[in-house]
Amino acid sequence: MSGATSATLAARAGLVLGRNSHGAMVKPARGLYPHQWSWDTGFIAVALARVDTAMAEGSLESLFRGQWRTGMVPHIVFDPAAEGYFPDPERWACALHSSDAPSDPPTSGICQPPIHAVALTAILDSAADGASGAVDAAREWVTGFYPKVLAWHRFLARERVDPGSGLLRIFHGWESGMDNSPRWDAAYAEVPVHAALPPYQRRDLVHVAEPSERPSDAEYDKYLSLLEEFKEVGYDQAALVERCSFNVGDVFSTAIFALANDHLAELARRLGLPDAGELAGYGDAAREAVQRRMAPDTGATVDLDLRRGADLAGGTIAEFSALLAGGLPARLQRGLTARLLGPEWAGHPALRWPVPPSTSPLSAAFRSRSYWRGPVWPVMTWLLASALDRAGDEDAAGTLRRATLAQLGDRSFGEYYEPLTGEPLGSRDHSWTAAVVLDWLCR
Ligand code: 9WN
Repeated sequence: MSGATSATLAARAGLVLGRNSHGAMVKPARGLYPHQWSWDTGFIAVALARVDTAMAEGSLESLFRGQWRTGMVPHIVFDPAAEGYFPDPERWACALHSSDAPSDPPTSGICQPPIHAVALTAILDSAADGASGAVDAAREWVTGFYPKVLAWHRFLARERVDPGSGLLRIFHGWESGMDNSPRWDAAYAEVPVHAALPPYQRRDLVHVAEPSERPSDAEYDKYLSLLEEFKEVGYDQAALVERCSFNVGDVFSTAIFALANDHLAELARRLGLPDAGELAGYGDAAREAVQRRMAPDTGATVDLDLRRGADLAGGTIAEFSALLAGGLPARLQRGLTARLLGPEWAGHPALRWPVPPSTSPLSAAFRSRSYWRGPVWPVMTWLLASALDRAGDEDAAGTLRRATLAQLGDRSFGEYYEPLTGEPLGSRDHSWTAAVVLDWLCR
């Protein structure tokens, strides 16, 4: 990619993030997602740290305004002025059912993978490359913000680590960030549609031309039935462990927890803050839990259904969780990287661009246009490329980065992409797709 093309692409990405902002909130997309999402904000803040520290800090502050008294960072912080998304604050009714939830801003009652500590590192590192004085300001900001992220990690360690497997448990596919991935099909098969499910109208289909690119109505019935289960127990985590009909150990979220704890422990050391040992302990335990879920022959990880003690489906991008968690012996690292770039994944000959789709084209569950069942999500490629970089494999990381940038070249920043044709799908001008471009091009 020429310097001029890169500059144009970076400028377009910056414009998308600016246009998707409302005050300090950077929203995923203007039509389909008019509120603030948790893990999107983490990725977005990493990129913003490279170009506008105040905006990066402001977006994290805005998200954490919705933090619950328990420390949980909710998966959505609602913009009360925005309409057009369902389930809305009234349907979640968090503050009505739980005294731990804030009422202003209104939030959802579940969480998403805890990527945020990575953004704190980016803020500190980017400041070190900038003007003198910037470092002191960034250190001061990160030091002030750190207790909130610490409380978030402690919530997960206390309430969400399954003592048997060591995996982070989730109570809804939305908590994984990969809503309708085949990973969750077997677990959702056991979720009953709630006997008194209040009627509802989906709003997402208004914004997406082709309904088959989104989860189905039957899937939505289950997504909303789980909300009724949550409200029945007042969003109480211990009660959900006992009663929730969806209760799975998520290898991918566990890997992100390992990564985020590594970052937060390192920040604590750099800033001379306490708790580095505690955080490193959470990180090591999460990494070991992920590694215990690796298939001995391939290194591929699978999720665990905690209600039934059964393995869940493989063949999805979550197979590479051990790469994200890091710390693999060299032989396993090489094998898993070869698998990622090989014919079962990014190297499959039918793919338009050599980047990993959300489900392997060889899997019986692969659907090229259906949300998390096949399309390519550039933000996932960014996560895996960053993991390869951290492990010192610049060649493999560069391969994924170049292919993604070439794919995005002169196209819109799609929410996801059809892997066989390369066309953008879902919402257009999506923030986290713009964010990964900005991060790569501004390094
Ligand atoms: C439900 C915002 C979010 C992402 C998720 C993605 C999608 C929401 C939806 O959009 O989920 O949380 O309505 O489909 O699956 O990963 O955070 O971009």
